Amino acid sequence: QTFFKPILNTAPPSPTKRHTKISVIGVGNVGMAIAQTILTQDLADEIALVDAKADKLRGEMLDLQHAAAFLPRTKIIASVDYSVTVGSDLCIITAGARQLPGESRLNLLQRNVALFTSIVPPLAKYSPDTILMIVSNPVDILTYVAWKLSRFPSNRVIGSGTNLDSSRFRFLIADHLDVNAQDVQAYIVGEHGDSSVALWSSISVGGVPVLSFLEKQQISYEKETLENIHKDVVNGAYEVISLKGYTSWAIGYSVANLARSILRDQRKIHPVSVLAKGFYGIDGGDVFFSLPAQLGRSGILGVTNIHLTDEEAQRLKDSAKTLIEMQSQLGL
Ligand code: 6V0
Repeated sequence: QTFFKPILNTAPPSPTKRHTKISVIGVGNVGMAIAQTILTQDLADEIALVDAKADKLRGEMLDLQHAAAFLPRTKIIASVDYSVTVGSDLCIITAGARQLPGESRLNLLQRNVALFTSIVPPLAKYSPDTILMIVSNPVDILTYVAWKLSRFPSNRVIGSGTNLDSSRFRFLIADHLDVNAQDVQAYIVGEHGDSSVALWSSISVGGVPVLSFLEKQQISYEKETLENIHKDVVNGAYEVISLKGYTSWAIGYSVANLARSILRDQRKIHPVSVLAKGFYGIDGGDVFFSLPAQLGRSGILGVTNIHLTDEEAQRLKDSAKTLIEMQSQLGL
């Protein structure tokens, strides 16, 4: 009960629209970039932050709360205890162990699996209907791990996957052609990172399919130019990390964009990490990697039936095999 009443009420508080709550686990560079983008874009009524480091967590919470006068009204809470996440519509996991010098990828993965064992079950307990969005790397395998640990249906477990790679791809193509990146449709699918697959035949700019247009006009294009653009996408993350130590802004916007499509039921297509078994001839085990998928309020609504060349399909099958092999060593 507040003793000072600045507003003399003339009506009871309006029954507000459905309350939307997003939890962000891990308040490192990536988690905070996501949280601040979600705040500025007015996507949630409440944001809950969780991290293992209590001081850092409280500092980040206060710093965001102090911006309240400049932001849409959002309640910001934080705790090392997962009860703070109760009733979330979306839980975004960015917590991750950092690679130690000389550490193998498998060892890092095993440490991150152990970390997920302490994160996913409490999230699922406090928000049994939530959608899980995995950002921590290696994102595809950790999305599989989160799916296993949560026992959620696969439509509610999503990896941010190649949404960011595709955004880098669209920026580079737009820059090359001097057009707006939002007018460029182009997908990178498969594993996030080094072995991602660029779908050249699906690129269109303002509705014009680029490769077939060039072929019809008999304009020669160099496959090498295209391959170089994909190489720049793959190297993009390494370059940013070598220059500033981590990546944050692009992944922040990328995940906020996914959050908007899900929570506002936008039914937009995004390349994200989904249970890929059964699509494009992928069999032999449960495996998550990115395919263009339709996102809405219940998570993954469907997977786009996009045309793949034989080479592209084969590369996806190879990735599936590698991922399934790594997963089999996790003992889940
Ligand atoms: P960071 O700045 O080290 O932050 C990680 C945070 O996790 C720290 O605040 C830790 O305290 C916290 N943390 C560690 N263990 C726990 C735990 N058990 N419970 C709660 N919190 C914990 O890393 P940064 O924010 O830069 O990156 C986070 C993760 O995102 C890494 O795995 C990156 O590889 C991954 N990224 C994924 C991208 C993608 O496209 N999928 C893009 C960029 C980074």
